[in-house]
Amino acid sequence: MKIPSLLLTSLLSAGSLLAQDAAPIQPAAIKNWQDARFGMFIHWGPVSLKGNEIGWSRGSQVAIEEYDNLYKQFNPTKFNADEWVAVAKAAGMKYMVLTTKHHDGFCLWDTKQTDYNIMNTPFKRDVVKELAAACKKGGIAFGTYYSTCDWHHPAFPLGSPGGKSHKPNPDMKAYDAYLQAQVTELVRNYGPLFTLWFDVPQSYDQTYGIPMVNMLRKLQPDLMINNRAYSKNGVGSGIGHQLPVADYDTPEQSIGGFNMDRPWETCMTICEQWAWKPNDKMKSLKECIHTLIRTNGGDGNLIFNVGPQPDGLIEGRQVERLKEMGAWLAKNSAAVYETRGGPWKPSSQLVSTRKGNKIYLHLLRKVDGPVTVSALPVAIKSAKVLNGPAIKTSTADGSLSFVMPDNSWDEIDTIVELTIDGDAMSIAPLKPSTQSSIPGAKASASVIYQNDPQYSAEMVLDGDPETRWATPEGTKQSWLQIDFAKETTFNGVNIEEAYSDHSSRVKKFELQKKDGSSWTTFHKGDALGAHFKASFAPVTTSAIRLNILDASDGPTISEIQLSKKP
Ligand code: H79
Repeated sequence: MKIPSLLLTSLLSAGSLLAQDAAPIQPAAIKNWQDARFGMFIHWGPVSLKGNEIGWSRGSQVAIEEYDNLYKQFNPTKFNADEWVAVAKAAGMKYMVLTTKHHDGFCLWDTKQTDYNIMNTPFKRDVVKELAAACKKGGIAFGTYYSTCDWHHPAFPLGSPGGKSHKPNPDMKAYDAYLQAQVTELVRNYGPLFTLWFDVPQSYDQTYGIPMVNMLRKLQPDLMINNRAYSKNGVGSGIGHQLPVADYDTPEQSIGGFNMDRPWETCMTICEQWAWKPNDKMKSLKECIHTLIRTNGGDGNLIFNVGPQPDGLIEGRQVERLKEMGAWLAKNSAAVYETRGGPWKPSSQLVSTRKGNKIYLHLLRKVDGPVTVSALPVAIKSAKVLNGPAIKTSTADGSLSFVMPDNSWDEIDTIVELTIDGDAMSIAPLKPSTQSSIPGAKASASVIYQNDPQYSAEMVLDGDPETRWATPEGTKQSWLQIDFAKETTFNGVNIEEAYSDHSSRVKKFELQKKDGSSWTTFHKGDALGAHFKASFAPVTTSAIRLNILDASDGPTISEIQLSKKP
């Protein structure tokens, strides 16, 4: 049959309409959200009684029957919303997002859509209501996390453990109605909200998601919605494969890459588990601040997670750590809030932030001798250590350099404030350094992805974290060699592995030095990852090899640096 061309055109455009995304948000809402830069994530629910992970432990570490009855004992008598808000404020956080419903389906508010909620616990208090009110009173923006998937709800097709089982009577239309009624309650009764933070849109694709987001847009036009609101044709339902849907991206437990074009927020835990776990391993103050600053330097927000205890208190040592972050931020607030990332792209050594005519260069590792970065395309009017003495800078051969005044190095983050002639936002992204990370050295490799020069071994020495050496897909074994200009002594190495957001591709490696005509191993390891560091007894040699012995996919490395510490 011949289809008239007019009809064909309208069929095609109907198709492309279907493929479109939800309505975009107003730019002012994005700016308001980005200006905050730092927020608190709270993962809480009856599962805190067990100390296991929220959602994921249902049907694995905790039997489903037991998990689903925990709410009957949930009585967090020490819960005080004003105290949580005070902790967030003391940490220097500007917003707070609470798990109103996680994958386990339990609701922390007085919802009319299910009895499986906080009003039917011995506690009988609407936690979301109290927290929203405390945030409003305390001047902290309030947002709600709402799990798109629901392994407890009978109409949702998938169940525990981890969405791997199938329910007998799935009904996505009924589940969509439930979800829409619940998020409407959240926005209407507890809003306006700073964000609606969806998670794991299993089974929830664009046919449900686009109308749902557009419905929310009508309810609250400036509501920031994250990219986990819906999947597309089955893609983007996990956290490993995220799509740029709705308003912002959400790298999880990793710091996102430099991106000024699309808003993003790293979500990360202060300990290892999202929900409270006794004696969970907690990050050091330096790790906490570096997480925040590296995120801001890439132009992202950080939402930093605590899991309150079953009694309603945030663990004392976590409160202390957050207060330490707040004390640091109180001194250095100019270089964080309302800034954007860049102009220098982040490297393992440094990141930068900017606003107005100021650029803040954050030096995350002490440098012996002068600090050198690639030159700015604008004149510098003045330079100083933030809260410290003036600095004399000089520009030559495409590099900006200066010597830090005595005693100005900070253990965590040494911030240099540059006042420039013009608007810092007008500067296009710069590579951090114009110099080779190991002057005079040459790099080579056993294999190169498609023999493409843009993935050559030399990329690991160019000081630009966005370029990388890459190997063919599926490569398990490969080596990368660096030949020095002369015999060199070092006792440390930094390696930045690209594409290691969720886990390192490298699974087993060794570092070798050249010994005449053979190679001797001086360090062995398993994973590398985005910021690998190792130190060892001093090594003196004319060449080294990173010998990769096993990998889950073709290894790819963006930078290698050597260090020599006394
Ligand atoms: O709510 C938090 C996680 O529960 C949720 N997103 C953040 C904000 C999340 N959904 N999917 N995933 C995380 C990816 C799954 C990771 C897993 Fe695991 C690895 C599941 C089981 C092993 C993380 C670590 C969850 C339990 C242990």
